[in-house]
Amino acid sequence: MNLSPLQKARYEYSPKLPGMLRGGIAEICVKEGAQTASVADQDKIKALFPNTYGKKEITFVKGQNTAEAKKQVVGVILSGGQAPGGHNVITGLYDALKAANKDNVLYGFKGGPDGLLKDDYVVFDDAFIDAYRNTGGFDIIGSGRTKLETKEQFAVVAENAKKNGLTAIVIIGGDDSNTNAATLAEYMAANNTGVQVIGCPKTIDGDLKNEDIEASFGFDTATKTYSELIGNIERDANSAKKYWHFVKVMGRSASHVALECALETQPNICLIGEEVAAKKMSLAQITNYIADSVEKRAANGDNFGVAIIPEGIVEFVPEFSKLIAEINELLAGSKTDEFNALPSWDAKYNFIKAGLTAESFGVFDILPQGIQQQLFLERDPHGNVQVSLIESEKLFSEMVKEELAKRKAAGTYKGKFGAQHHFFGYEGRCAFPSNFDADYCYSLGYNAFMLISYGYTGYLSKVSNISKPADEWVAGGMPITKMMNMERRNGEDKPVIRKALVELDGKPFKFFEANRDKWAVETCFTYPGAIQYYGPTEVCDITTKTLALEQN
Ligand code: FBP
Repeated sequence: MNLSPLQKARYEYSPKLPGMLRGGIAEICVKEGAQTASVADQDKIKALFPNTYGKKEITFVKGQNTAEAKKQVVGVILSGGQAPGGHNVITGLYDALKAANKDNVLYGFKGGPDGLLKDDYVVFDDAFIDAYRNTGGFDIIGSGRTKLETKEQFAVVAENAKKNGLTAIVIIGGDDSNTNAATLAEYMAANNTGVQVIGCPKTIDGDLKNEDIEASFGFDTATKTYSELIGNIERDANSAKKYWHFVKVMGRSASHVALECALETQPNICLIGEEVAAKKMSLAQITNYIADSVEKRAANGDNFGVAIIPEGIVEFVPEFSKLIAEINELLAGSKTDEFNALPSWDAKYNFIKAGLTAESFGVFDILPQGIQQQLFLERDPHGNVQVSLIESEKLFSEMVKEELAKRKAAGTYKGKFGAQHHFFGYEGRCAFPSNFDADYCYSLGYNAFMLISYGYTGYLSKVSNISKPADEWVAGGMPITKMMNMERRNGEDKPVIRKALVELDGKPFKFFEANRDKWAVETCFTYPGAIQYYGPTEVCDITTKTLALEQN
Protein backbone atom coordinates (compact mmCIF):
# COMPACT_ATOMS: atom_id res chain seq x y z
CA MET A 1 0.00 0.00 0.00
CA ASN A 2 1.28 3.51 -0.82
CA LEU A 3 1.16 5.60 2.32
CA SER A 4 1.11 9.39 2.52
CA PRO A 5 3.29 10.94 5.26
CA LEU A 6 0.15 11.89 7.18
CA GLN A 7 -1.26 8.36 6.98
CA LYS A 8 2.00 6.95 8.37
CA ALA A 9 1.99 9.50 11.15
CA ARG A 10 -1.66 8.86 11.99
CA TYR A 11 -0.98 5.14 12.45
CA GLU A 12 1.18 6.15 15.41
CA TYR A 13 -1.45 8.40 17.00
CA SER A 14 -2.74 7.06 20.33
CA PRO A 15 -6.39 8.02 20.72
CA LYS A 16 -7.34 9.42 24.11
CA LEU A 17 -9.77 7.44 26.25
CA PRO A 18 -12.08 8.80 28.96
CA GLY A 19 -10.29 8.77 32.33
CA MET A 20 -12.24 5.81 33.72
CA LEU A 21 -11.32 3.60 30.74
CA ARG A 22 -7.60 4.22 31.18
CA GLY A 23 -5.26 1.95 33.08
CA GLY A 24 -6.43 -1.44 31.84
CA ILE A 25 -9.59 -3.52 31.56
CA ALA A 26 -9.00 -5.14 34.98
CA GLU A 27 -9.65 -1.76 36.60
CA ILE A 28 -12.97 -0.93 34.93
CA CYS A 29 -16.03 -1.49 37.03
CA VAL A 30 -19.69 -0.76 36.30
CA LYS A 31 -22.05 1.48 38.23
CA GLU A 32 -25.75 1.08 37.55
CA GLY A 33 -27.98 4.15 37.69
CA ALA A 34 -31.70 4.69 37.54
CA GLN A 35 -34.16 2.62 35.56
CA THR A 36 -35.13 4.24 32.29
CA ALA A 37 -38.38 4.91 30.44
CA SER A 38 -38.78 5.90 26.80
CA VAL A 39 -39.04 9.61 26.00
CA ALA A 40 -42.69 9.17 24.93
CA ASP A 41 -45.30 6.46 24.31
CA GLN A 42 -43.96 4.43 27.25
CA ASP A 43 -46.73 1.82 27.30
CA LYS A 44 -46.47 1.07 23.61
CA ILE A 45 -42.65 0.88 23.60
CA LYS A 46 -42.67 -1.27 26.75
CA ALA A 47 -45.11 -3.69 25.11
CA LEU A 48 -42.95 -3.92 21.98
CA PHE A 49 -39.70 -4.44 23.93
CA PRO A 50 -40.67 -6.66 26.90
CA ASN A 51 -37.14 -8.05 27.32
CA THR A 52 -35.06 -4.92 26.83
CA TYR A 53 -37.28 -2.06 28.02
CA GLY A 54 -36.72 -0.07 31.21
CA LYS A 55 -33.16 -1.24 31.87
CA LYS A 56 -30.83 0.91 33.96
CA GLU A 57 -28.51 3.56 32.61
CA ILE A 58 -24.93 2.66 33.40
CA THR A 59 -21.59 4.39 33.90
CA PHE A 60 -18.13 2.88 34.06
CA VAL A 61 -15.93 3.81 37.00
CA LYS A 62 -12.50 2.87 38.27
CA GLY A 63 -12.56 -0.30 40.34
CA GLN A 64 -12.23 -4.06 40.32
CA ASN A 65 -13.56 -5.55 37.06
CA THR A 66 -16.35 -7.99 37.95
CA ALA A 67 -17.38 -9.02 34.43
CA GLU A 68 -17.88 -12.74 33.78
CA ALA A 69 -14.69 -14.27 32.33
CA LYS A 70 -15.97 -15.65 29.04
CA LYS A 71 -14.58 -15.86 25.54
CA GLN A 72 -16.22 -13.22 23.37
CA VAL A 73 -16.79 -13.57 19.64
CA VAL A 74 -18.10 -10.26 18.40
CA GLY A 75 -19.40 -9.26 14.96
CA VAL A 76 -19.38 -5.63 13.84
CA ILE A 77 -21.04 -3.79 10.95
CA LEU A 78 -20.89 -0.27 9.57
CA SER A 79 -24.30 0.92 8.44
CA GLY A 80 -25.41 3.85 6.25
CA GLY A 81 -23.39 6.79 4.98
CA GLN A 82 -19.68 7.10 5.67
CA ALA A 83 -18.59 9.23 8.64
CA PRO A 84 -15.01 10.01 9.71
CA GLY A 85 -13.95 7.86 12.64
CA GLY A 86 -15.76 4.63 11.77
CA HIS A 87 -12.44 2.79 11.55
CA ASN A 88 -11.56 3.93 15.04
CA VAL A 89 -14.76 2.52 16.52
CA ILE A 90 -13.60 -0.83 15.17
CA THR A 91 -9.99 -0.42 16.34
CA GLY A 92 -11.17 0.61 19.83
CA LEU A 93 -13.51 -2.39 19.98
CA TYR A 94 -10.71 -4.69 18.81
CA ASP A 95 -8.16 -3.35 21.28
CA ALA A 96 -10.51 -3.70 24.25
CA LEU A 97 -11.57 -7.18 23.17
CA LYS A 98 -7.97 -8.35 22.81
CA ALA A 99 -6.90 -6.61 26.03
CA ALA A 100 -9.58 -8.56 27.88
CA ASN A 101 -8.58 -11.91 26.41
CA LYS A 102 -6.26 -12.53 23.47
CA ASP A 103 -8.49 -15.44 22.38
CA ASN A 104 -11.47 -13.16 21.86
CA VAL A 105 -12.37 -12.78 18.18
CA LEU A 106 -13.72 -9.85 16.13
CA TYR A 107 -15.57 -10.52 12.87
CA GLY A 108 -16.17 -7.63 10.47
CA PHE A 109 -19.30 -8.25 8.40
CA LYS A 110 -18.89 -6.74 4.96
CA GLY A 111 -21.08 -4.22 3.13
CA GLY A 112 -23.27 -3.20 6.07
CA PRO A 113 -26.30 -5.23 7.21
CA ASP A 114 -26.01 -7.34 4.04
CA GLY A 115 -22.84 -8.89 5.49
CA LEU A 116 -24.82 -10.23 8.46
CA LEU A 117 -27.54 -11.55 6.17
CA LYS A 118 -25.16 -13.16 3.69
CA ASP A 119 -22.67 -14.30 6.32
CA ASP A 120 -19.93 -12.42 4.48
CA TYR A 121 -17.16 -11.46 6.88
CA VAL A 122 -13.46 -11.06 7.61
CA VAL A 123 -11.77 -12.03 10.86
CA PHE A 124 -9.60 -9.19 12.10
CA ASP A 125 -6.03 -9.62 13.25
CA ASP A 126 -3.44 -7.09 14.39
CA ALA A 127 -1.98 -6.44 10.93
CA PHE A 128 -5.43 -5.88 9.41
CA ILE A 129 -6.51 -3.50 12.17
CA ASP A 130 -3.21 -1.59 12.23
CA ALA A 131 -3.63 -0.61 8.58
CA TYR A 132 -6.80 1.36 9.42
CA ARG A 133 -5.96 3.10 12.70
CA ASN A 134 -6.98 6.78 12.77
CA THR A 135 -7.85 6.79 9.07
CA GLY A 136 -11.02 8.07 7.38
CA GLY A 137 -13.48 6.01 5.37
CA PHE A 138 -15.45 2.84 5.88
CA ASP A 139 -13.33 0.80 3.47
CA ILE A 140 -12.15 -1.53 6.22
CA ILE A 141 -15.33 -3.61 5.69
CA GLY A 142 -17.58 -1.31 3.64
CA SER A 143 -21.09 -0.16 4.50
CA GLY A 144 -24.60 -0.45 3.12
CA ARG A 145 -28.11 0.89 3.50
CA THR A 146 -30.10 -2.36 3.66
CA LYS A 147 -32.59 -2.02 6.51
CA LEU A 148 -32.43 -4.80 9.07
CA GLU A 149 -35.99 -4.75 10.33
CA THR A 150 -38.06 -7.83 9.55
CA LYS A 151 -38.44 -10.98 11.66
CA GLU A 152 -37.27 -13.05 8.66
CA GLN A 153 -34.05 -11.01 8.46
CA PHE A 154 -33.50 -11.32 12.22
CA ALA A 155 -33.91 -15.09 11.98
CA VAL A 156 -31.20 -15.21 9.28
CA VAL A 157 -28.91 -13.03 11.42
CA ALA A 158 -29.53 -15.27 14.45
CA GLU A 159 -28.76 -18.35 12.37
CA ASN A 160 -25.49 -16.86 11.08
CA ALA A 161 -24.58 -15.68 14.58
CA LYS A 162 -25.11 -19.19 15.92
CA LYS A 163 -23.07 -20.72 13.10
CA ASN A 164 -20.14 -18.43 13.90
CA GLY A 165 -20.51 -18.67 17.66
CA LEU A 166 -21.13 -14.92 18.04
CA THR A 167 -21.75 -13.66 21.55
CA ALA A 168 -22.47 -10.09 20.46
CA ILE A 169 -23.09 -7.81 17.47
CA VAL A 170 -22.08 -4.14 17.32
CA ILE A 171 -24.02 -1.94 14.89
CA ILE A 172 -22.37 1.35 13.98
CA GLY A 173 -25.05 3.54 12.44
CA GLY A 174 -27.50 6.44 12.55
CA ASP A 175 -30.97 6.75 14.06
CA ASP A 176 -32.58 4.15 11.81
CA SER A 177 -29.74 1.64 12.19
CA ASN A 178 -29.79 1.99 15.98
CA THR A 179 -33.58 1.66 16.03
CA ASN A 180 -32.99 -1.61 14.20
CA ALA A 181 -30.24 -2.51 16.70
CA ALA A 182 -32.81 -2.19 19.49
CA THR A 183 -35.29 -4.39 17.64
CA LEU A 184 -32.61 -6.97 16.88
CA ALA A 185 -31.54 -6.96 20.56
CA GLU A 186 -35.14 -7.61 21.57
CA TYR A 187 -35.42 -10.45 19.06
CA MET A 188 -32.17 -12.03 20.25
CA ALA A 189 -33.28 -11.79 23.89
CA ALA A 190 -36.82 -13.04 23.21
CA ASN A 191 -35.41 -16.08 21.41
CA ASN A 192 -32.78 -16.85 24.05
CA THR A 193 -29.98 -16.73 21.47
CA GLY A 194 -27.47 -15.40 23.99
CA VAL A 195 -26.37 -12.80 21.43
CA GLN A 196 -26.08 -9.25 22.77
CA VAL A 197 -26.53 -6.20 20.51
CA ILE A 198 -24.85 -2.84 21.09
CA GLY A 199 -25.17 0.34 18.95
CA CYS A 200 -22.77 3.21 18.30
CA PRO A 201 -24.02 6.68 17.24
CA LYS A 202 -22.79 7.66 13.77
CA THR A 203 -23.76 10.25 11.14
CA ILE A 204 -22.17 13.39 9.75
CA ASP A 205 -25.68 14.89 9.69
CA GLY A 206 -25.55 15.37 13.47
CA ASP A 207 -29.22 14.43 13.87
CA LEU A 208 -28.66 11.47 16.20
CA LYS A 209 -28.40 13.35 19.47
CA ASN A 210 -30.53 13.79 22.55
CA GLU A 211 -30.13 14.29 26.28
CA ASP A 212 -27.92 11.17 26.41
CA ILE A 213 -25.99 11.31 23.15
CA GLU A 214 -24.26 14.68 22.91
CA ALA A 215 -23.08 14.22 19.33
CA SER A 216 -22.93 11.59 16.62
CA PHE A 217 -19.42 10.84 15.44
CA GLY A 218 -18.22 12.23 12.12
CA PHE A 219 -20.08 15.53 12.50
CA ASP A 220 -16.96 17.19 13.92
CA THR A 221 -14.62 16.21 11.08
CA ALA A 222 -17.13 16.64 8.26
CA THR A 223 -18.17 20.13 9.36
CA LYS A 224 -14.54 21.14 9.91
CA THR A 225 -13.73 19.95 6.38
CA TYR A 226 -16.64 21.87 4.83
CA SER A 227 -15.86 24.92 6.97
CA GLU A 228 -12.27 24.92 5.76
CA LEU A 229 -13.50 24.91 2.16
CA ILE A 230 -16.17 27.54 2.80
CA GLY A 231 -13.59 29.73 4.57
CA ASN A 232 -11.30 29.39 1.54
CA ILE A 233 -14.16 30.34 -0.75
CA GLU A 234 -14.97 33.34 1.44
CA ARG A 235 -11.39 34.49 1.16
CA ASP A 236 -11.48 34.05 -2.61
CA ALA A 237 -14.75 35.97 -2.75
CA ASN A 238 -13.26 38.75 -0.65
CA SER A 239 -10.16 38.81 -2.86
CA ALA A 240 -11.81 38.77 -6.29
CA LYS A 241 -14.90 40.70 -5.16
CA LYS A 242 -16.94 39.52 -8.14
CA TYR A 243 -18.91 36.41 -7.21
CA TRP A 244 -21.69 35.29 -4.95
CA HIS A 245 -20.99 31.68 -3.99
CA PHE A 246 -23.94 29.39 -3.29
CA VAL A 247 -22.69 26.44 -1.25
CA LYS A 248 -24.95 23.46 -0.61
CA VAL A 249 -23.83 21.27 2.29
CA MET A 250 -24.93 17.74 3.11
CA GLY A 251 -27.50 16.88 5.68
CA ARG A 252 -30.32 14.81 4.24
CA SER A 253 -32.92 16.38 6.48
CA ALA A 254 -31.76 18.42 9.50
CA SER A 255 -29.70 21.61 9.01
CA HIS A 256 -27.12 20.97 11.78
CA VAL A 257 -24.24 20.81 9.26
CA ALA A 258 -25.23 24.11 7.62
CA LEU A 259 -25.63 25.80 11.01
CA GLU A 260 -22.27 24.58 12.31
CA CYS A 261 -20.53 25.71 9.10
CA ALA A 262 -22.19 29.12 9.46
CA LEU A 263 -21.01 29.42 13.07
CA GLU A 264 -17.50 28.54 11.91
CA THR A 265 -17.33 30.82 8.86
CA GLN A 266 -19.88 33.64 9.37
CA PRO A 267 -21.17 33.76 5.80
CA ASN A 268 -23.62 36.40 4.56
CA ILE A 269 -26.50 33.94 4.37
CA CYS A 270 -27.25 30.55 5.84
CA LEU A 271 -30.69 29.01 5.41
CA ILE A 272 -31.98 26.74 8.17
CA GLY A 273 -34.65 24.29 7.04
CA GLU A 274 -36.28 24.02 10.44
CA GLU A 275 -36.80 27.80 10.56
CA VAL A 276 -38.19 27.85 7.02
CA ALA A 277 -40.74 25.22 8.08
CA ALA A 278 -41.61 26.94 11.36
CA LYS A 279 -42.20 30.27 9.60
CA LYS A 280 -43.89 28.51 6.65
CA MET A 281 -41.66 30.47 4.30
CA SER A 282 -42.35 30.39 0.58
CA LEU A 283 -39.70 30.14 -2.14
CA ALA A 284 -40.36 33.79 -2.97
CA GLN A 285 -39.78 34.86 0.66
CA ILE A 286 -36.49 32.96 0.82
CA THR A 287 -35.44 34.47 -2.50
CA ASN A 288 -36.24 37.97 -1.27
CA TYR A 289 -34.32 37.36 1.93
CA ILE A 290 -31.18 36.49 -0.04
CA ALA A 291 -31.74 39.23 -2.62
CA ASP A 292 -32.02 41.83 0.17
CA SER A 293 -28.54 40.88 1.36
CA VAL A 294 -27.16 41.05 -2.20
CA GLU A 295 -28.77 44.46 -2.70
CA LYS A 296 -27.56 45.94 0.60
CA ARG A 297 -24.03 44.67 0.06
CA ALA A 298 -24.05 46.02 -3.51
CA ALA A 299 -25.04 49.42 -2.14
CA ASN A 300 -21.81 49.28 -0.08
CA GLY A 301 -19.86 48.36 -3.20
CA ASP A 302 -19.60 44.68 -2.25
CA ASN A 303 -20.81 42.66 -5.22
CA PHE A 304 -19.78 39.39 -3.64
CA GLY A 305 -20.88 37.09 -0.88
CA VAL A 306 -21.38 33.56 0.37
CA ALA A 307 -24.65 31.74 1.02
CA ILE A 308 -24.89 28.31 2.67
CA ILE A 309 -27.84 26.15 1.63
CA PRO A 310 -28.63 22.94 3.56
CA GLU A 311 -29.16 19.87 1.37
CA GLY A 312 -32.60 19.14 2.79
CA ILE A 313 -33.98 22.70 2.46
CA VAL A 314 -36.67 22.23 -0.17
CA GLU A 315 -38.55 19.63 1.85
CA PHE A 316 -38.95 22.21 4.61
CA VAL A 317 -40.67 24.72 2.27
CA PRO A 318 -44.37 23.88 2.73
CA GLU A 319 -45.50 24.94 -0.77
CA PHE A 320 -42.64 22.95 -2.32
CA SER A 321 -43.52 19.79 -0.38
CA LYS A 322 -47.11 20.16 -1.58
CA LEU A 323 -45.88 20.54 -5.16
CA ILE A 324 -43.75 17.38 -4.84
CA ALA A 325 -46.71 15.43 -3.43
CA GLU A 326 -48.90 16.56 -6.34
CA ILE A 327 -46.24 15.66 -8.92
CA ASN A 328 -45.89 12.19 -7.39
CA GLU A 329 -49.67 11.80 -7.65
CA LEU A 330 -49.78 13.21 -11.19
CA LEU A 331 -47.28 10.65 -12.44
CA ALA A 332 -48.53 7.66 -10.46
CA GLY A 333 -48.88 4.35 -12.31
CA SER A 334 -49.32 4.44 -16.06
CA LYS A 335 -49.40 8.23 -16.20
CA THR A 336 -45.59 8.21 -16.19
CA ASP A 337 -45.60 6.45 -19.58
CA GLU A 338 -48.20 8.88 -20.89
CA PHE A 339 -46.02 11.78 -19.74
CA ASN A 340 -42.81 10.31 -21.15
CA ALA A 341 -44.45 9.73 -24.54
CA LEU A 342 -45.17 13.45 -24.99
CA PRO A 343 -43.00 14.77 -27.83
CA SER A 344 -41.70 18.08 -26.44
CA TRP A 345 -41.13 20.00 -23.22
CA ASP A 346 -43.97 22.35 -24.28
CA ALA A 347 -46.37 19.41 -24.46
CA LYS A 348 -45.14 18.16 -21.08
CA TYR A 349 -45.48 21.63 -19.60
CA ASN A 350 -49.14 21.77 -20.68
CA PHE A 351 -49.74 18.29 -19.21
CA ILE A 352 -48.28 19.54 -15.91
CA LYS A 353 -50.34 22.72 -16.00
CA ALA A 354 -53.54 20.73 -16.49
CA GLY A 355 -52.67 18.25 -13.73
CA LEU A 356 -51.56 20.47 -10.84
CA THR A 357 -53.70 22.67 -8.61
CA ALA A 358 -53.45 26.36 -9.47
CA GLU A 359 -51.48 26.96 -6.25
CA SER A 360 -48.89 24.29 -6.96
CA PHE A 361 -48.64 25.25 -10.60
CA GLY A 362 -47.91 28.81 -9.43
CA VAL A 363 -44.95 27.45 -7.43
CA PHE A 364 -43.82 25.24 -10.32
CA ASP A 365 -44.02 28.14 -12.73
CA ILE A 366 -41.59 30.35 -10.81
CA LEU A 367 -38.89 27.65 -10.81
CA PRO A 368 -36.03 27.93 -13.29
CA GLN A 369 -36.66 25.63 -16.27
CA GLY A 370 -33.67 23.40 -15.43
CA ILE A 371 -35.18 22.63 -12.01
CA GLN A 372 -38.67 22.16 -13.50
CA GLN A 373 -37.30 19.53 -15.84
CA GLN A 374 -35.29 17.90 -13.06
CA LEU A 375 -38.50 17.41 -11.06
CA PHE A 376 -40.08 15.44 -13.86
CA LEU A 377 -37.17 13.65 -15.42
CA GLU A 378 -35.17 12.29 -12.48
CA ARG A 379 -37.44 10.06 -10.45
CA ASP A 380 -36.85 7.04 -8.28
CA PRO A 381 -37.98 3.49 -9.18
CA HIS A 382 -41.39 4.19 -7.58
CA GLY A 383 -41.85 7.20 -9.85
CA ASN A 384 -41.34 9.70 -7.02
CA VAL A 385 -39.38 12.92 -7.40
CA GLN A 386 -35.86 12.50 -6.01
CA VAL A 387 -35.80 15.55 -3.79
CA SER A 388 -32.19 14.96 -2.74
CA LEU A 389 -31.08 15.44 -6.35
CA ILE A 390 -32.61 18.90 -6.64
CA GLU A 391 -29.81 21.39 -7.06
CA SER A 392 -31.12 23.83 -4.48
CA GLU A 393 -27.95 25.95 -4.65
CA LYS A 394 -28.76 26.63 -8.33
CA LEU A 395 -32.48 26.96 -7.64
CA PHE A 396 -31.94 29.83 -5.22
CA SER A 397 -29.15 31.55 -7.15
CA GLU A 398 -31.29 31.59 -10.32
CA MET A 399 -34.35 32.83 -8.45
CA VAL A 400 -32.24 35.55 -6.81
CA LYS A 401 -30.88 36.53 -10.24
CA GLU A 402 -34.42 36.94 -11.59
CA GLU A 403 -35.46 38.94 -8.53
CA LEU A 404 -32.43 41.22 -8.89
CA ALA A 405 -33.27 41.81 -12.56
CA LYS A 406 -36.70 43.05 -11.44
CA ARG A 407 -35.13 45.27 -8.80
CA LYS A 408 -32.70 46.63 -11.38
CA ALA A 409 -35.59 47.48 -13.68
CA ALA A 410 -37.29 49.23 -10.74
CA GLY A 411 -34.07 51.16 -10.06
CA THR A 412 -33.54 49.89 -6.49
CA TYR A 413 -30.59 47.61 -7.26
CA LYS A 414 -27.56 48.82 -9.15
CA GLY A 415 -25.01 46.09 -8.54
CA LYS A 416 -23.55 43.21 -10.52
CA PHE A 417 -24.43 39.61 -9.74
CA GLY A 418 -22.29 36.64 -10.81
CA ALA A 419 -22.91 33.28 -9.15
CA GLN A 420 -20.76 30.20 -8.51
CA HIS A 421 -22.14 26.93 -7.19
CA HIS A 422 -20.67 24.24 -4.94
CA PHE A 423 -21.90 21.10 -3.24
CA PHE A 424 -19.89 19.83 -0.27
CA GLY A 425 -20.87 16.40 0.98
CA TYR A 426 -18.74 13.47 -0.06
CA GLU A 427 -15.63 15.64 0.40
CA GLY A 428 -16.05 15.46 4.17
CA ARG A 429 -17.40 12.00 4.88
CA CYS A 430 -14.10 10.13 4.62
CA ALA A 431 -11.61 12.75 5.79
CA PHE A 432 -8.95 11.67 8.29
CA PRO A 433 -10.85 11.97 11.57
CA SER A 434 -10.01 15.05 13.62
CA ASN A 435 -8.35 14.32 16.95
CA PHE A 436 -11.80 14.73 18.52
CA ASP A 437 -13.41 12.14 16.25
CA ALA A 438 -10.39 9.82 16.47
CA ASP A 439 -10.60 9.92 20.29
CA TYR A 440 -14.40 9.86 20.51
CA CYS A 441 -14.77 6.96 18.08
CA TYR A 442 -12.00 4.88 19.65
CA SER A 443 -13.68 5.47 23.03
CA LEU A 444 -17.11 4.47 21.68
CA GLY A 445 -15.67 1.20 20.34
CA TYR A 446 -13.67 0.45 23.50
CA ASN A 447 -16.73 1.25 25.59
CA ALA A 448 -18.96 -0.96 23.40
CA PHE A 449 -16.77 -3.89 24.38
CA MET A 450 -17.09 -3.01 28.08
CA LEU A 451 -20.90 -3.06 27.69
CA ILE A 452 -20.64 -6.48 26.04
CA SER A 453 -18.32 -7.88 28.71
CA TYR A 454 -20.71 -6.77 31.45
CA GLY A 455 -23.58 -8.54 29.67
CA TYR A 456 -25.65 -5.57 28.47
CA THR A 457 -27.83 -5.71 25.36
CA GLY A 458 -30.00 -3.18 23.54
CA TYR A 459 -27.68 -0.39 24.72
CA LEU A 460 -26.07 2.48 22.86
CA SER A 461 -22.40 3.04 23.64
CA LYS A 462 -22.42 6.42 25.37
CA VAL A 463 -19.50 8.78 25.90
CA SER A 464 -20.53 12.12 27.37
CA ASN A 465 -19.11 15.40 28.67
CA ILE A 466 -17.35 15.52 25.31
CA SER A 467 -16.93 19.28 25.11
CA LYS A 468 -14.34 18.85 27.89
CA PRO A 469 -10.84 17.30 27.56
CA ALA A 470 -10.96 13.53 27.00
CA ASP A 471 -9.79 12.59 30.50
CA GLU A 472 -13.02 14.20 31.80
CA TRP A 473 -15.26 12.29 29.40
CA VAL A 474 -17.73 9.89 30.97
CA ALA A 475 -18.15 6.39 29.53
CA GLY A 476 -21.26 4.29 29.95
CA GLY A 477 -24.36 3.04 28.20
CA MET A 478 -28.00 3.92 27.70
CA PRO A 479 -30.83 1.54 26.74
CA ILE A 480 -31.80 2.43 23.17
CA THR A 481 -35.48 2.09 24.08
CA LYS A 482 -35.08 5.19 26.28
CA MET A 483 -34.56 7.28 23.14
CA MET A 484 -37.60 5.91 21.32
CA ASN A 485 -41.09 7.12 20.57
CA MET A 486 -43.82 6.03 18.15
CA GLU A 487 -43.87 7.66 14.72
CA ARG A 488 -45.89 7.17 11.56
CA ARG A 489 -43.68 5.54 8.92
CA ASN A 490 -45.02 4.26 5.59
CA GLY A 491 -48.56 4.20 6.91
CA GLU A 492 -47.72 2.34 10.15
CA ASP A 493 -46.99 3.39 13.74
CA LYS A 494 -43.41 2.33 14.45
CA PRO A 495 -41.07 2.59 17.44
CA VAL A 496 -38.13 4.77 16.35
CA ILE A 497 -35.35 6.89 17.78
CA ARG A 498 -36.49 10.48 17.49
CA LYS A 499 -34.49 12.38 14.86
CA ALA A 500 -32.95 15.55 16.30
CA LEU A 501 -33.72 18.61 14.17
CA VAL A 502 -32.17 22.04 14.76
CA GLU A 503 -33.88 23.52 17.82
CA LEU A 504 -34.91 27.10 17.13
CA ASP A 505 -34.72 27.93 20.83
CA GLY A 506 -31.37 26.14 21.21
CA LYS A 507 -28.17 28.10 21.87
CA PRO A 508 -26.45 27.41 18.49
CA PHE A 509 -29.41 28.77 16.49
CA LYS A 510 -29.91 31.67 18.92
CA PHE A 511 -26.26 32.69 18.51
CA PHE A 512 -26.61 32.55 14.74
CA GLU A 513 -29.88 34.49 14.84
CA ALA A 514 -28.35 37.22 16.98
CA ASN A 515 -25.53 37.78 14.49
CA ARG A 516 -26.89 37.02 11.05
CA ASP A 517 -28.28 40.47 10.21
CA LYS A 518 -24.81 41.95 10.62
CA TRP A 519 -23.19 39.07 8.68
CA ALA A 520 -25.73 39.55 5.85
CA VAL A 521 -24.56 43.10 5.13
CA GLU A 522 -21.00 43.39 6.40
CA THR A 523 -18.07 41.12 5.52
CA CYS A 524 -17.52 39.22 8.78
CA PHE A 525 -16.05 36.04 7.26
CA THR A 526 -13.88 33.83 9.46
CA TYR A 527 -11.37 31.39 8.01
CA PRO A 528 -11.08 28.20 10.08
CA GLY A 529 -8.35 26.65 7.91
CA ALA A 530 -7.56 22.96 7.65
CA ILE A 531 -8.04 20.44 10.45
CA GLN A 532 -4.84 20.34 12.51
CA TYR A 533 -3.68 16.98 13.81
CA TYR A 534 -0.42 18.03 15.50
CA GLY A 535 0.24 21.12 17.56
CA PRO A 536 -1.22 23.03 20.49
CA THR A 537 -4.29 21.43 22.03
CA GLU A 538 -6.35 24.63 21.68
CA VAL A 539 -5.87 24.32 17.92
CA CYS A 540 -6.01 20.53 17.51
CA ASP A 541 -8.55 19.30 20.03
CA ILE A 542 -11.29 21.90 19.74
CA THR A 543 -14.75 20.55 19.12
CA THR A 544 -17.63 22.07 17.20
CA LYS A 545 -19.15 25.46 18.00
CA THR A 546 -22.51 23.66 18.18
CA LEU A 547 -21.33 21.41 20.99
CA ALA A 548 -19.51 24.25 22.77
CA LEU A 549 -22.65 26.41 22.73
CA GLU A 550 -24.96 23.54 23.68
CA GLN A 551 -22.84 22.37 26.60
CA ASN A 552 -22.06 25.78 28.09
P1 FBP B 1 -26.26 8.64 7.28
O1 FBP B 1 -27.43 9.31 7.93
O2 FBP B 1 -26.51 7.24 6.90
O3 FBP B 1 -25.02 8.79 8.11
O4 FBP B 1 -25.93 9.38 5.91
C1 FBP B 1 -26.12 10.76 5.79
C2 FBP B 1 -25.65 11.29 4.45
O5 FBP B 1 -24.28 11.53 4.44
C3 FBP B 1 -26.44 12.54 4.12
O6 FBP B 1 -25.80 13.69 4.56
C4 FBP B 1 -26.61 12.46 2.63
O7 FBP B 1 -27.82 13.05 2.24
C5 FBP B 1 -26.66 11.00 2.37
O8 FBP B 1 -25.94 10.38 3.40
C6 FBP B 1 -26.07 10.60 1.04
O9 FBP B 1 -26.20 9.23 0.86
P2 FBP B 1 -25.51 8.37 -0.26
O10 FBP B 1 -24.14 8.03 0.23
O11 FBP B 1 -26.36 7.16 -0.34
O12 FBP B 1 -25.44 9.19 -1.50
